Amino acid sequence: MKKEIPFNFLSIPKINFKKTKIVILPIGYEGTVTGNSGTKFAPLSIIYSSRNFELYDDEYDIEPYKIGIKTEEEIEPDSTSPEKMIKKIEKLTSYYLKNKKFVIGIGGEHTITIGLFKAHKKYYTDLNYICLDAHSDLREKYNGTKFSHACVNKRILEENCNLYLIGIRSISREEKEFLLKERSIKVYYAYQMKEIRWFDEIIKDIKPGRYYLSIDVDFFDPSLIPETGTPEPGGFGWDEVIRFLKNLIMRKDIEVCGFDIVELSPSNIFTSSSLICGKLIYKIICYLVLKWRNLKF
Ligand SMILES: [Mn+2]
Repeated sequence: MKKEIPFNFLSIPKINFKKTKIVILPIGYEGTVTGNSGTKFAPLSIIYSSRNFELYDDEYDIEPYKIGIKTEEEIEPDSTSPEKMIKKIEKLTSYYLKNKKFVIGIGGEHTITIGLFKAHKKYYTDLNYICLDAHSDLREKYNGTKFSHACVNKRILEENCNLYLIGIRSISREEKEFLLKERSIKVYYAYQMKEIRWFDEIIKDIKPGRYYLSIDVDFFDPSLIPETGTPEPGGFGWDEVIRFLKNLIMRKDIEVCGFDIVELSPSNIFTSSSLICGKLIYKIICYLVLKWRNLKF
């Protein structure tokens, strides 16, 4: 059955497809979760929690929503296998990209990123990948499947691109040893990031090019977003993350071509964790709009 989300992100009036620049894709898929469950309710909760947001951005004096944002119906989960679900996400995302839309995926578990990334990679063949996450997710297989949330970045690596994994603070010895040999992955451990102004420093390391951005909400400290599948202490705060994202999008030689936010598992329809995720999405939209309009920020 199709789970129709009865709300629009930001509760803005519905617009037609032609006027749409940004498509919000709710993907409440939860097939391989190992920690707290409930991520299937994340799109509903984030969208509901965004209904009373100020649409005006006081810092930049714009109303970013005017670019044209459309919230699509939730992608019906395919429970037969994670692989089939990934295919389904890939197919739908490709359709939006061919129609020149910018896609924002709201998960759901991290597995959804594979489908979103594959579609983007087909469209932007030189695409690379940036992931903010407490976990390296580099296992070959987990709980019997290659398509578990714990294997996401290993599958992305198979797409022939450069990966930047940022915020890692939970990793197995095997994954760490794998990383020592793997030249296409640059990893930033949380303990190292705490020693520097990472939000300014890491930006200088990132090569020019096109990027897909995946944000696992466990990148944040659990004191800010406790509602996630596998929380890890020692994470990051709002201001520094926003600063990093602004620096990233602002760079003239970098193009962010799509992003997702995954692994929220809300305890209710309106929670502060959900609200923060919604604010994060709108702030990223704000930076993208400034960039697309060639405005200073
Ligand atoms: Mn994670």
